[in-house]
Amino acid sequence: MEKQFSGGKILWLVTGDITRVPADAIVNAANAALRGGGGVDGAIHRAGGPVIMQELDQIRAAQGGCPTGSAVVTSAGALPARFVFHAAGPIYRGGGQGEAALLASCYSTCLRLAEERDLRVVSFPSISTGAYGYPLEEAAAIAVDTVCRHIERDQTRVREVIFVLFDQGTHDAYARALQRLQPAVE
Ligand code: AR6
Repeated sequence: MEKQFSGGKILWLVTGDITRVPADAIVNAANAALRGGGGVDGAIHRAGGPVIMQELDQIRAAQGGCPTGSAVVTSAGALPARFVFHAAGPIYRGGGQGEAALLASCYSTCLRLAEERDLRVVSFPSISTGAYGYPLEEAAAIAVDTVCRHIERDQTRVREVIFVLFDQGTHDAYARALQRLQPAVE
């Protein structure tokens, strides 16, 4: 599924493994400690190789971890990308702990990092909806809304955002969120 924006900009929803999809920056659903883990984080480190953790070690030495809702940048090793943006999503604790704003901030921070580097193509996984337990429908709405509001701006240099969703259920939730944003008749 896709949504087109003015100037040829486009948002894609695809099902698959984010480590296999070429992009300028691949976003990782990391943790605030930046120490790697399972899920998409594990897949990115396995496919990208040890250089990614070496760079995270340096970032940790310099600044500690990564505040929840923010992201840090490394190179991408063997991945089909120039950079990995490691975003620390919120752990879902019922919704009253600022989780929605923190999740939106992961997406907007990564898009800002892409703009700063003049990147054109950014891919995202479904941040926080695995181990971190964020309810899928709510997370999908936040992700799609935040990305659409960024990409529709005239001054953005990002041309293409790809949500790479690991399973059909996640893909379908993002498709519903995108449909809710679309005009009813097209
Ligand atoms: N490509 C795309 N999506 C994937 C892939 C992949 N290769 N593998 C899993 N997913 P999760 P979180 C999906 O748990 O909830 C880690 O241990 C997965 O099916 O990876 O933000 C980190 O180190 C789900 O839809 O991330 C943190 O400690 C989505 O990615 C913690 O988990 C996110 O699931 C972060 O938890």
